[in-house]
This record gives sequence, structure tokens and C-alpha cells, in this order.
Amino acid sequence: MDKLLILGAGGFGQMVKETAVSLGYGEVVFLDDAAKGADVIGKCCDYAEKHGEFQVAVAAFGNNNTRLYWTDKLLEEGYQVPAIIHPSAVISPSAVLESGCFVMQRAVVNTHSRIGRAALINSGAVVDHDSVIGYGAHVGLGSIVKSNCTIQPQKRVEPGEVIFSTRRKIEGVDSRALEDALYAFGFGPQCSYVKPFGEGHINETYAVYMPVGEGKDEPFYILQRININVFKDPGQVMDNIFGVTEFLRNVIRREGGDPDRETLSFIKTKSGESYFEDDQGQPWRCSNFIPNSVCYQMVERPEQFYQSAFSFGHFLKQLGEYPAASLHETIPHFHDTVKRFAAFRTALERDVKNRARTCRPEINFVLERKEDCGVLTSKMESGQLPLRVTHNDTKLNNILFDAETGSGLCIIDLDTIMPGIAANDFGDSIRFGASTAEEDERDLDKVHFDIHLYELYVKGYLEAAGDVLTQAERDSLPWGARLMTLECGMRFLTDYLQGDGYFKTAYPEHNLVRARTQFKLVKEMEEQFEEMCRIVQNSRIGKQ
Ligand code: ADP
Ligand code: GN1
Ligand code: MG
Repeated sequence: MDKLLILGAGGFGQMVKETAVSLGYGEVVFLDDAAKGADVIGKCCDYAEKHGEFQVAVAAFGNNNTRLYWTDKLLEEGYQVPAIIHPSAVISPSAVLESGCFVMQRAVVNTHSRIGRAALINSGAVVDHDSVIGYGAHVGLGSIVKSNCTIQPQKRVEPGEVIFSTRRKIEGVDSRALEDALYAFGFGPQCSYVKPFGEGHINETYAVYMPVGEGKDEPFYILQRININVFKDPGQVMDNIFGVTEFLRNVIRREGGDPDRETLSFIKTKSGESYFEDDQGQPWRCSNFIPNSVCYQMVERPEQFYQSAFSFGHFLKQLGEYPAASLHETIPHFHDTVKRFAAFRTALERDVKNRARTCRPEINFVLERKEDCGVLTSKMESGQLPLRVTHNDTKLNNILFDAETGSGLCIIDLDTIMPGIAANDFGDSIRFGASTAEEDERDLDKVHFDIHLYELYVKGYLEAAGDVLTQAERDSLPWGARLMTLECGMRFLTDYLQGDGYFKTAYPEHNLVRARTQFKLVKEMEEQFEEMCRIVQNSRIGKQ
């Protein structure tokens, strides 16, 4: 076996030498500035000159700074700097041991733990699972570092000490609640950093980055604080989501798809709960991050809209056999446009923020369409339109696309999966995606209903789901587009009148700006309604 050069011939150096010999190193010699002896062949500063003769070296100093300093020098010089592990130590196969660390007699390093560069785990110490020992740290004789702990770089854990829990500073974490959530899901010890993510209007979303080696990090998880103003019972939301995603995994498997990419997988907390409740009573949940996926705020190429149509149509079909009765109604009367109109009227009458005077034309726009609001709800109540398991929030940024192939990949934002009518899913997609501008475009001259995009969506949706839809359902689609757009505009306007408590806003009139774009789209849909109906009538059903 290789020859080993040890920097430091003190007491610890001698222990390392004995260990190296028992590991089978052929020749083991020292560099040391003070010690003398037959096996001391020079001073530490001779390390560069000895590189020709020795390829493998370690720095065996008891002092943390010195050990780290010389380990880094050896690495810079190009030495192989192995981890030295005593044969009696027990190391989990999933543990990671970095260069120049030492694990001495009868020490234990448990599952998924990481021992940093030049760290020392002394005799009889235990590092339990999922802990991280920072570079240059020293875990003293017989001490215990419990699971999920982080020992800071160069820190010393005293002999016999027990570390119960520690928290490290995670980049991007600016609140105790977020930190608690990260630890509750078990990411605290390893997580590199956290970044706010996505452009949803409801939840607070973060991407959680984990190390993947070579100093690189990748997003592994999505952590979300569920908005309890909107979802009063997060337990019910998570029940629905776990039920639906587990069901979808089986459907996708049967279809020959990849359940890890084509639906979300939610992760339970370390104590087995479907979500974590922080000190303030706020719920947090976590799912896998889908790698190599993209999310769009607007259609960039028409093909994307066709893809999203096919995916949402397919989603409806995939959930065709789902036991609808087991679903909780996470937001009661979510798409009951008649009730939405009533709520708008109440907000208008109360006018708590005295904002009605700033939006008279928009208020009148809604009031003039009172009769329209009931067109689909009455058909639903009379049983003409069947209830299905629907998504209810089918905007383009609630679907992920495969970054390589560009095809629709995974439907996300499953909070509002409830029994509903297909026209609403269809309509909500049209409202958001068949517009030539973003939902909050201020310049209304840029906002138009794009009937070609509508036509593409009809094609994709009916190709995927047309054969399960009844004739009445297919006929209801154009109204779905008009009414979801009107309803959404009405909801934005209601929120504006009530003081913006529901949707996230970036400036005071944000909701009013959003309402205006929706009403502009409604108006253009009304003007082209005959053509919208004709497009549906002339469409093929099912994939040819
Ligand atoms: P909201 O209800 O606030 O809209 P979403 O669940 O839609 O919350 O998440 C917000 C955004 O975060 C999405 O539009 C998407 O861009 C991104 N996102 C959410 N979940 C994932 C995931 N699992 N993988 C990748 N991106 C995601
Ligand atoms: C909200 O959560 P998000 O941003 O995907 C809202 C939808 C609206 C949409 C308008 C639970 O969707 O109903 O149509 O904003 N979601 C909820 O952009 O209210
Ligand atoms: Mg969303």
C-alpha cells in the first residue's frame, strides 16, 4: 500500500500513525517542527519538497486551526489527503467523509451524516444520523452528537459532552418560522440555501437547495406556507392532496409514465404529519422539486398552450375514477359565480376602504352581467352538467413543462381539487393563457383575447378528454371561458374593495389593474362568442 506522510508527530500524530499501520500503509513517516526521531524526516514546511516522494499525506494535529491549515496546504499542493478511519470505527455506507478527517477507535458515524474536511471524531464518539460536522471541528472523546445536529466549523465538542440539537444559519432564511419548517422536514442540517420561488397569488413558496457535491447546489424541495386566510382547514387540504397524488401515482404507473415527474410527491414531517404548524399556527408543507421543468407566466409559443390543454384534459380523465365523495371542499362555493356576485355586492355596499369611487366603470361592468353569473351554476344544479373531480385553478403557471421536450409534464397547485364542472377548468385556462398580455398589464391596449390560442386549447382539451365529456359539457365550454374570466375579475374587484386581504398584491391598485384586464377579455369574448361556440362544435373529439 502507499506510503503515508503525517504532518505532526505529537500524541495525536502517533495515534494516527498506529491507525495507518493497522490500515496497511507500507511506510509511515512524519514531518514535525520540534519532535525528533528516526521516523521524523523533516519540518512541516518541507511538505512541498516531499511531494515527489509521497503522494498521500494527512495533517494530524490536535489543534483545530493547525490541523485545518495544514490539511488545506496539502490539498493545494496536490497531495491525496484521505480520511483516516480506524478499523474499529463504524461508518454508515451513506455517511460522507471529506478529505483529511479522522475517525478514531470505536467511534460511530451514522446514516447520512457528513464529516467535514480535517474534522476529528475522537475515540468512542458517536455522530448520529443526519448530522453535519463542520470542517476542522473536533468531536471529543466519548461525546455524542445526536441526529440532525450541525457542529460549526472548527468548533470543539468537549469529551463526554452530549449535543442535543443545534441550528446553523441557512442562507435565505429570514424568519424563525421558515427555519423551524426546514428543521421540521429534516432539511436543516444539510440545506445549502432557500430562495423565494414562483409567482403564485396565494401561498408563500420557497425552493430548498441541497448540496450535490463539488460545491454545487440544486433545488430539491418546494416548501410552502399555506395561506390560512384562504384555506381555513389545512389538514383537509393536505388530506385531499395526499389522496389525489397517491391515486395519480398509480394511474401514471399504469400508463407507463414516470410518477416522480408527472405528479407531485408530498413529504411528511419528521414526526409523520402531513404538514408542519409553526409557532404562529401557520401551516407549512413540502413536496419534491421537479427538476428540468419550466413554468410560464404567459404563453411564449402556441404549442405550449396546446400542451397545457392536453395535460389538463388528461388530468380530468386520470381522476375520472377518483372517489369524489372523499374530497373535502377546501374553499366552499369556490366557483359558484352567483355567490361570488353576491359577495361582490356586499363588498360594494360596505365599501370599507372607500374605494368604490375609484372604480365605477368596473363596478358597472359587473352589475350589468348579473344574469350571466347563473348560466352554468343553474345547469350544474339541475344535473345537466355533471360534477367531476376538477382542479379549479388551471392557469398556465400551475403546470410544469418538461424543459427538454417542451411537453406538458406535471399539474401542480392541487389545493383546490374539488368536485366541479369541466367548463370551469377549461375556462380558467382560457382566461389566463389566451390573453396577449399578463394578468396585471396596466396598458389595456395590449390586452386581447386571442381566439387562435383559444382554438388550440379547445383542440388539446378535447383530444385528451373529449370522449369522456357529454355533449352538454362540450357545449358549456365557451361559457366556461366567459364566466371564469368574469368571475376572476369580480374576485379581484371584490378584494380591491375589501382592502386586498386575499390575493397577494405589490401595490395598492394591483387588484383593480387585474380586474380591468379580465373585463377587457370578457368584453372581447362576448364579441366573438359565436365564433367561440363554432370552434367547439367543429372540433374533433379524442386523439386521432
Ligand atoms: P400558489 O397557490 O401560490 O399559486 P403554487 O403551488 O402554484 O402556489 O406554487 C407557486 C409557483 O411555484 C408555481 O407557479 C411554480 O412556478 C412553482 N412550483 C410549485 N411547486 C413546484 C414544484 N414541485 N416544482 C417546481 N416548481 C414548483
Ligand atoms: C389564484 O394560487 P394561484 O396563484 O395559482 C387563485 C385562483 C385565481 C388566480 C388568479 C386558491 O391562483 O382562483 O384564478 O389566483 N387561487 C385561489 O390569477 O384562490
Ligand atoms: Mg399557483
